Amino acid sequence: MSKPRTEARRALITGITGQDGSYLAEFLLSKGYEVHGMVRRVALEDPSRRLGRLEPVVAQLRLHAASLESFPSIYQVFRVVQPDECYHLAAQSFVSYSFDDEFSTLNTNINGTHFVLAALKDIVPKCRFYFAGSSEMFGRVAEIPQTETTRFHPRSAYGISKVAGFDLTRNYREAYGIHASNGILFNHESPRRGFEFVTRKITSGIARILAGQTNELRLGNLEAKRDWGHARDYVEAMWAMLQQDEPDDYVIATGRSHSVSDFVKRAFGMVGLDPDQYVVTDPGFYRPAEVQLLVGNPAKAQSKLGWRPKTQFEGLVSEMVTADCKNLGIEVPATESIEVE
Ligand code: NDP
Ligand code: GDR
Repeated sequence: MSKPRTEARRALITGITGQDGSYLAEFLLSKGYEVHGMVRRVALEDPSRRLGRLEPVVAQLRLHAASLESFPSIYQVFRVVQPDECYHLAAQSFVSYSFDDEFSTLNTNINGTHFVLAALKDIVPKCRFYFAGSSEMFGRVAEIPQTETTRFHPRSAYGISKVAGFDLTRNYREAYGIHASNGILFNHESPRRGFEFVTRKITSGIARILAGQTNELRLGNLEAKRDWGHARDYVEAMWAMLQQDEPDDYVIATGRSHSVSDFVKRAFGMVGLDPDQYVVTDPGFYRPAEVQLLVGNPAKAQSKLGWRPKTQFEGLVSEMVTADCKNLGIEVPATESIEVE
């Protein structure tokens, strides 16, 4: 039964310190939720460095130490918080790193998801659950665009770990009647994106070039295509999934794809720089198995959740370049932006 209106609903976010966790925390606070976050113990010891993305709202959050590697620590957080909704975002999320350390990626992502689901089932079986699935599950794509019924063919330990998390979530729904939903989210970025991901690497690199700190940007495969949206929009879809009467699985995407090269051209064009003078292709950034093309069909999310992306590719690039330049005290020069289709 839902809680009386006077009592705030309680949400638990794992991975609250990450890009999505920080936007989701702000969104849920704006909706009147009591927001709890699971963080690694070191984050509580060094908040200025490790809670940076949460800085605007940290005073309104309740943070609890736990780690994805420890079932007892997760169990204890569920026992204390007794959440109504759980958003499971914590993961080793860098695909490239999953080739360097397959073992820890699989351990952390698969066991971590299993631990969270098992604790939830035991302590708060009525708690609604969101799993952060990924377009990387499609990997070598079986069709274009990808939908909820497209076959999975992951191309990395990361992708494999997300397929396992997806199946665990589906199975807890079917076997135990948990209100558990999978988001199949395509790439989403923002000025809070980690610096290792290609979009932020490009926009922060441009800022460093303008600041005179470097004169090159080393990148890998420029031909890979991704469906890039804005993280702020995507966390709203996570919430919408948990407001449905029935749990389900949803593709969240913009339906448009661009190559890394398109992103480079638009971002450099915005500040009037010629990428050919700065971008160096470095084989060291190529992956042993690449996902060459991802583009999602968000029709189901649009019709069932009423969800639509608000930010387009052009606005996303502009926001990220402007924010990274501002971080280094640079005002983005007003340049005629170039067209990239
Ligand atoms: P981030 O890498 O920004 O955040 C990852 C979060 O997981 C951080 O809070 C991190 O904590 C936490 N975490 C990692 N390892 C552990 C651990 N062992 N124990 C506890 N916490 C841990 O990812 P995003 O915010 O971009 O993504 C959120 C989720 O969505 C991830 O699961 C990701 O795989 C998935 N996803 C992301 C997409 C995207 O385009 N952004 C697309 C599809 C899926 P700490 O700060 O301590 O490192
Ligand atoms: P991805 O994001 O692997 O799609 O995973 P990333 O930004 O790392 O790579 C996107 C594409 O860009 C190519 N690329 C480079 N990538 C990085 N990181 N660095 C480079 O220098 C570079 N040059 C080219 C890559 O080869 C790739 O094709 C993200 C993560 O958020 C996952 O957690 C999430 O599940 C998926 O998006 C959907």
